[in-house]
Amino acid sequence: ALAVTLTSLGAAPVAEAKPVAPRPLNSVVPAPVSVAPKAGADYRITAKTVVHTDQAGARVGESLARLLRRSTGYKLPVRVDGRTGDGISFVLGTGRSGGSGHAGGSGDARGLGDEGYRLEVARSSITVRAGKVGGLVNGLATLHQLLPYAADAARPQPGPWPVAGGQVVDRPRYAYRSAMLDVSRHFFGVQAVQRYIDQIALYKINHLHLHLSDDQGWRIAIDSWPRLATYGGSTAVDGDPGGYFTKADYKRIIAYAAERNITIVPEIDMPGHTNAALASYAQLNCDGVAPPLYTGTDVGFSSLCTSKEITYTFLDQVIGELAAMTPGPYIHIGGDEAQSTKPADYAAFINRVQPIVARHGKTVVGWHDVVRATPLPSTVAQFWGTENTDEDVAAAAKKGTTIIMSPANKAYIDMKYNPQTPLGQDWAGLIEVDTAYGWDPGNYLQGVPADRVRGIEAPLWTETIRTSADIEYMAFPRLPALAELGWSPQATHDWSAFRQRLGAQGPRWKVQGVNYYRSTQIDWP
Ligand code: TNX
Repeated sequence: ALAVTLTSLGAAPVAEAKPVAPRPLNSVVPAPVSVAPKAGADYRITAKTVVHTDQAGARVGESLARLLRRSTGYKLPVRVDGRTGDGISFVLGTGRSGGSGHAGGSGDARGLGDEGYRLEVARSSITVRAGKVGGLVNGLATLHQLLPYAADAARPQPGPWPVAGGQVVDRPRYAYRSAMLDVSRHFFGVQAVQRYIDQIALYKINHLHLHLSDDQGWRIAIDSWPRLATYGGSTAVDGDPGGYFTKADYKRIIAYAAERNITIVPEIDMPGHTNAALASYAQLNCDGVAPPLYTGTDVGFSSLCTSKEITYTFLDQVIGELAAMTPGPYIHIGGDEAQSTKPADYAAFINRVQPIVARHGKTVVGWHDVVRATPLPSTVAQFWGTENTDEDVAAAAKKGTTIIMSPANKAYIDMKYNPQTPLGQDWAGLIEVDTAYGWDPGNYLQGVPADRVRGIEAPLWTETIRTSADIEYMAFPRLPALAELGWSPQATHDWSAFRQRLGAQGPRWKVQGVNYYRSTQIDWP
């Protein structure tokens, strides 16, 4: 009688209920390189399951255990003993006898590269192997999608907890798979950014571009120019609350992202999109007069004063502080829509800013407008046009500039799905799920050689986006479609198979509380 009471009080995991079919091995988004289901080899997570890792896999094992402890109520101890063959293991190396074993140093366990992994599910064990930690994280994302939907619940569920038997061998098509969040038009704090990081990591996105400044708000503390954040960060679109990241906030975001194999790419937009900075410091204006703060949604009206020396001192200090707190290799300098800067001044400005970024040890990323200047050999251009041709971008690519693909009429997840969509814009078109999925990043922009494409980004501008629920409505289900274009081999591209796999994500989003758009193009189970 005592045991019954304890159980009913929730002191022990809930008893197992009806059988649960394992998630099929071929239901993963993005589609893996190879999937080989094996009948009779399902694994079952139980109260006795132990997670084993080597040193490199410890945090990855802990992430899985954290997820499963909440929903199963099991202990799921993590042992850093490098064992495989019993329980769930995350280890570097090939696991092939006669092979070189650990390949952490070389970063390439038998062709898995920096981000590939091999996942094997057998009756008594689940093993994730990779050449590098990034591969283990990607293997975890796949394993996560193979867990029963109830694994994402915040409190103990009945189970059982089967995982389909077989093997997945996988590696990305592109090294750069990104999401952008505009925290300037509306501010999103550390928790909201972390929530989005968790959501995009499930689809193997490995960069998060934060649009940290624009006309409506400056969102990162800079010690040498403190009014940028305290004054320039006080506003947002429509008079909504402003805000900014302290340096400690920013470091927390970076650490949280890094654990999920995500590199933060900070953007300070210039020379346009700078009203918040110009309002904060009168001396940055050509006429020495600070404009008022701005809460509208026009673009193209502001410009840093390209002819004043203090502009470059300012940028050197801002970029210096930003570079110092950013471990990733990139600083995004914006450069878009500089309609208020004369073309010659624009080119001279960009040509002066690139070496500043380089001097602080970082690689320049810019919206593709920057190819109208003279890109450094290392500069990366982010294509955001609405046509599949751009002569300047093609010419730059032929000379060596590499391109991140975010065509606005395919990849801009701030666009409406259809005319009734309550949020978002439509200047680049309406983007239903099949449109977001229906293009090939390697063969889209005329005259751009396939090997100059670094990958993809799904930008989310936030003029109309105020809450995490809003972010989720725009990102899901389109972000997984774009993530698949960035990850999966072109040979797997198939709308009818994709819409099945995408539909199978819906029940998990429901359990997670993700406010996704129920596109009528998808059969949601
Ligand atoms: C254009 S695309 C912009 C942004 C806006 C967006 C709205 C680009 C590089 N700049 O400033 O927020 O349109 O969709």
